[in-house]
Amino acid sequence: MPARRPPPVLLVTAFEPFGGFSSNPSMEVLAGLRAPPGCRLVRATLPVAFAAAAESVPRILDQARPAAVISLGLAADSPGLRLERLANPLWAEPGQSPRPEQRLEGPGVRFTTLDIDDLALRLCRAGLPAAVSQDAGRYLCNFVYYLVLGWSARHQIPALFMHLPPTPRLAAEHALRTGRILPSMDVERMTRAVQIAAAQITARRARKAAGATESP
Ligand code: PCA
Repeated sequence: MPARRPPPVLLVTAFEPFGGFSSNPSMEVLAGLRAPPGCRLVRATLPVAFAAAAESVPRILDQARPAAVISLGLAADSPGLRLERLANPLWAEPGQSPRPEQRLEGPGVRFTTLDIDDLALRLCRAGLPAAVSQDAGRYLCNFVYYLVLGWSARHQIPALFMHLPPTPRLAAEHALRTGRILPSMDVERMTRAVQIAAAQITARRARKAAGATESP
């Protein structure tokens, strides 16, 4: 009997809590995510520290050998879902400017190959406020995205970074601490959005595997 091909892996990464927040919405979304049809879902939660991320991200990618990657992180001031188009090699702690040596190895800015304009449209049509962003910042989300996009370019797989707003609970905790209200979105909606993104990013792979050509 011929050996069955293992199902393609969708790797979804989240981040640990940081910056005084008691949780990271990316972890909450990751916990509720289901594998898209025909795929195996591999979850990884990353530390919010440059050296640890630089060590763990390549290792996780090499172990999981994903056919697609979605990375998630918190953008505390974002009023909706931000689909990141690109990652910058420069990195710095919040509120600081990158020093000349704070630059990842690579050819310059890296772009996702996923049609995120179409994804933003689909999410908005599903009642989930989303927009494309041209700047993932200079902190860990951008840093991890740069590493992931490098791996994904070498292995010719699609990758996406989605920034999430705080949950209502995190926004309420922040208001208690600071008196300032942050925008928020509930975990159920954010999970639905990531599930739609997962379907799109893996469907593209399925079409490719079936030998279909890109439609105009
Ligand atoms: N957000 C931060 C790092 C971890 C996270 O969830 C960022 O936007 O870089």
